[in-house]
Amino acid sequence: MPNEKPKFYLTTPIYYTNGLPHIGHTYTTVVADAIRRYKRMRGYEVVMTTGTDEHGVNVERAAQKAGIPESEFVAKMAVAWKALWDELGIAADEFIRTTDLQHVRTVQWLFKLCKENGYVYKGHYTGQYCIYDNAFVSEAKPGDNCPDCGRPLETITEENYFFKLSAFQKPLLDFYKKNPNFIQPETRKNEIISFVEGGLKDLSITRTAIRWGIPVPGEEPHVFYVWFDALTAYLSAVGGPDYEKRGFWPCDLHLVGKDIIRFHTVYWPAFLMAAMLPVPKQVWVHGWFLMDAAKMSKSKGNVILPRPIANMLGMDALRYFVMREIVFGQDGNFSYDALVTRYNSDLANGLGNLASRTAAMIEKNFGGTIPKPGPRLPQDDALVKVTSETIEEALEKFENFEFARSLEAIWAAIAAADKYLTSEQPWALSDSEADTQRKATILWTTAELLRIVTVLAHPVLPDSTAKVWTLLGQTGRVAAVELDGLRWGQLATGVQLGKAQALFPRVEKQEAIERIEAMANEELNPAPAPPAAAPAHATTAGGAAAAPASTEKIGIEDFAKVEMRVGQIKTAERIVGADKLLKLTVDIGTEIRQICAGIAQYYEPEKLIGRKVAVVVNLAPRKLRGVESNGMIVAASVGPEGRPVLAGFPDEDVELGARLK
Ligand code: ME8
Repeated sequence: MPNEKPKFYLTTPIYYTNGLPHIGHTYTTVVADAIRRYKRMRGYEVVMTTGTDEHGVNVERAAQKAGIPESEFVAKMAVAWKALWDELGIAADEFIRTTDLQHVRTVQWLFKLCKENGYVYKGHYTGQYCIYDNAFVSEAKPGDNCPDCGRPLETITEENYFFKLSAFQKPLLDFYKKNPNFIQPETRKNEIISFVEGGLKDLSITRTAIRWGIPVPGEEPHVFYVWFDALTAYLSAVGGPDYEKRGFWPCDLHLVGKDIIRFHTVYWPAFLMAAMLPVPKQVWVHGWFLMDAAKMSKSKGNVILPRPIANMLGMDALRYFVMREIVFGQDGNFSYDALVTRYNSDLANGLGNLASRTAAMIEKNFGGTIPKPGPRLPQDDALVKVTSETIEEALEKFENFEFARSLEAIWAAIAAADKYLTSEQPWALSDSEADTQRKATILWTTAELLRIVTVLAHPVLPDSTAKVWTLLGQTGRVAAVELDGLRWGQLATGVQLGKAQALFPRVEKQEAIERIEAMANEELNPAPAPPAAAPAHATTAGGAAAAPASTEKIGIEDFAKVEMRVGQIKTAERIVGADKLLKLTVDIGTEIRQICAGIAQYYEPEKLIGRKVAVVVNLAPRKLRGVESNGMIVAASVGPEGRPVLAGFPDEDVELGARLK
């Protein structure tokens, strides 16, 4: 069909649901999302799948610990994973859960095909099993620890169905040879080829010791081994047994970390070959984000959480950092210091600053209308050349999954524009006709470079580039721009600039790190729910909807426990990364307190200065969004949204520190 777009199907791993995502899971998922956006801008019809791996003994135990049934536990976890991906701008097309019915049917169907083709038999297996990694460790002895995670193995004997993996040594080796790009990068391919050349043992693919799994039809209590189950999710997500109708199988790209390479490059193609189904085209294996040289993991507790970073610096900053900081394929260390340094240098001072100063100069000199450029001088030509080369280089590097290099090229163009402005000094030119024309050339040239880098950076920074696009007065969505048609010279003149929006406010490094760490701490160790008589700071001063009046009576001695005093607001400011909170300093007569109040959506900070308020002063201090709050401002909660209305003393001259009784 002439107008049909080429199809591209890519996946992230299907993540375990016994915990919440950390920066490692975020990494693979952000990369997948950026590739999805990039491929769409290159004219592909793309499907990206992510999802949750919900069966197995780990989940069984986590649900037990939470005191709820497994099905309820995994449903909650899947919602939490999805919510985080939404916050990070992950636009996955399919979110597959391994408890979805369509997936259960696909796993049972795949097993049936493998069995009918003679690659499945029944046997007994005794082995050392790692319940954390859901894998038998074939070379281990009783009492050994798991070679991957270091925790004790358990001896398990079971009647199992076995998959004849041994029959696939030659077919796999032939397949790798015929498809030299199947495993990327090259070093990983060699590692897998030598593993397969060393011989393959049959693999047990059902379990009887585990209850929480997909049943093997007619063979209860057998359930499928989690990897036979989870890998199949890639196929379930695009139609399962009806995959041909949707047209996205075989998969073009599985993105995985190096921990799960064998499952994807040996077991998975073997299962598919046994079922006589098409095998994926490529598995791209990336390295690990390390914390102090150790692999981050939920079970070790040395994790970096994505949400506090996105709250503090914005989702684009997190996305940019993970793709810019480590070479895709290699390991890299994670550090908050490097994160905030890059944020300030590349985003606040780089892209953000170029966008705002270009817009401000066009505003000042041309009333906010993109001017028509005059004749070009050699220095303008030089910038045109840099930009054209940047388009080529950034796209070529991205195509080869050299994301850090691609971003480096884009940011080199931003630096070239900064240098150009510094040497051309449009602000030093007069209002004469010739100078005005020169200013027009310089500013149009800078704006055109900005437009091009905005398009190129869009897959990685979807949110902020959309804002720059609006700022440049461009019509349509930046996501709809076709990368293949991107050229110098397409910026229309006479266009009115759009609304300026905050892009990347500069942050003070130490304070930003402390706040991110505090927010992570709040997320990892959530405060217990506040008792009804002393609601949390942020909810009383805005946030919670009006609570129904309680019928329960308290004695005066209970009321006396709450120490409320008159205070006066001295300063009030917004908090980066916390839309609802204001940071206040409040004079309570004896001292000045810092208090956070959840009123930012309803009160302008400037208008609060000098206002007298009622303050609960004996509440234990706590951190809100990483900012210390020592006390609580009292407010009524009005209407269904719980709009906060501050309690106060408008008519009386009350003394600061006077107690409310
Ligand atoms: O293995 N650095 O799920 P999982 C970089 N359910 N990437 C990391 C990382 C780190 N420190 N930690 C995790 C499973 N990842 C199975 C997958 S697929 C059919 C079943 C990323 O929750 C990386 O992509 O343990 C790794 O492969 C994946 O998360 C493991 O996720």
